[in-house]
Amino acid sequence: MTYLSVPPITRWAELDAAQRRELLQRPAQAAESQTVTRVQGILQQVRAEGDAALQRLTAQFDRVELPTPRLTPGQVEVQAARVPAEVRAAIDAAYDNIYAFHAAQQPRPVTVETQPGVICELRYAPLQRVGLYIPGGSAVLPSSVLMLGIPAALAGCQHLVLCSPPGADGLLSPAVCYAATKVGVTDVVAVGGAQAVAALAYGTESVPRVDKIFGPGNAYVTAAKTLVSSEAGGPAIDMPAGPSELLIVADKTADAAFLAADLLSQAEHGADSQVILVSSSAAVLEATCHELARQLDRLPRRDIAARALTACRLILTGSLDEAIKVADDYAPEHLSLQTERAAEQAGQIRAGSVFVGHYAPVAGGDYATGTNHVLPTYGAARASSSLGLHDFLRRYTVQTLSHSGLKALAPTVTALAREEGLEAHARAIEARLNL
Ligand code: HSO
Ligand code: ZN
Repeated sequence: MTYLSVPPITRWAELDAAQRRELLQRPAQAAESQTVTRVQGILQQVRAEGDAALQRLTAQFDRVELPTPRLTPGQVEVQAARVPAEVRAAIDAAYDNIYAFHAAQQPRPVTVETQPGVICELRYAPLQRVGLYIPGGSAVLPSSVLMLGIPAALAGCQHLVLCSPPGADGLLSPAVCYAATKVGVTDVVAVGGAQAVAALAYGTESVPRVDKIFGPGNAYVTAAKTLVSSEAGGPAIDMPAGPSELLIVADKTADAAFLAADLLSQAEHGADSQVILVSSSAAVLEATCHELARQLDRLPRRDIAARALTACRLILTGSLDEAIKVADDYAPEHLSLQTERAAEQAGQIRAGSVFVGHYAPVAGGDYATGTNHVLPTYGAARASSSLGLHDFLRRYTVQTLSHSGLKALAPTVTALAREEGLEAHARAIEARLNL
């Protein structure tokens, strides 16, 4: 069967400002009120009934009867041992690169004597308990176990609680269990969806409550994360992870077969993925259209990729500089630069992660270059960062003052305190100086 879903080429110069905005508009993402209402009901049930609610909701949504939501260490070990040798070797190799890149991200503490006798420090401490959500659904992603678990373990978090929807056997896949064991996950929970987020936020008999919840998920998981994080005393969350995005900037040196393969690699994630190619070369864009049609037909997940291609944009700009400007305004999750001067352009465009040159496919970073694949989507890359070691640490400050240090600081503090009408503040200083 041939798919006629390859998008047309749009000439940027022919669009007015409103049309340009419309062309690069991401599909609406706000959680529907119906989703929020359903998620609130799920959160409420888990908060009130703990494990019993997790078992009932898992039977309802996943059609699986769980004896207990948390897998025993023995179950995890048996599953992990079933991982095929080549998958185990691949997980080991990816682990080494991701570990090396994240181990180098340890921040350095700061100590400054701001004036004599007044010492200020910036220190870092690991979050104690973190929740790692690994989505199930149409693709099971052991790579995400590495991307979340490695920085969590390197940061020194004590409890790593992994939740993921169970397979028909009530277990998680061998690859997920192997990766979880390798990174040092302390609790493996075979529960997915909003109910998993609820368990991590409130705790149940078998699931420890955590301080921060990480990981991508569907609309229900994202709504649940947003809701629990806004409750008083609720856990923090990493970032609202939206559908996958890729924007490629290509010049005439680009290879259309590479471009199409990369666009399809992110399109196959989900029907809601958005992939965009911006180029100043009409020939490259046309060749990519043909390649997309040719390669799509041969993909096992062509139905999903074809649906994503309906939101694909192929944009012809007047110059490469203009292509760079379009990319920077869009601020994609993944930016691929398939241009002659890619290295120079890497710092000119806001993006979650940048792939430089013809031999840096996004798929490489998705699994194994060493960078993290949990990245800001939906334009959040304009201000937010890719996931890293720092997300598993909290930063706090310490100050130490000597008697003479306080004495020298006193006039500054008391004057400001009295200016603000806060007399007790001034006296807390003076009480120590016998004034
Ligand atoms: N591209 C995805 C990550 C992923 N790819 C996992 C393959 N497995 C998120 O941006
Ligand atoms: Zn991917």
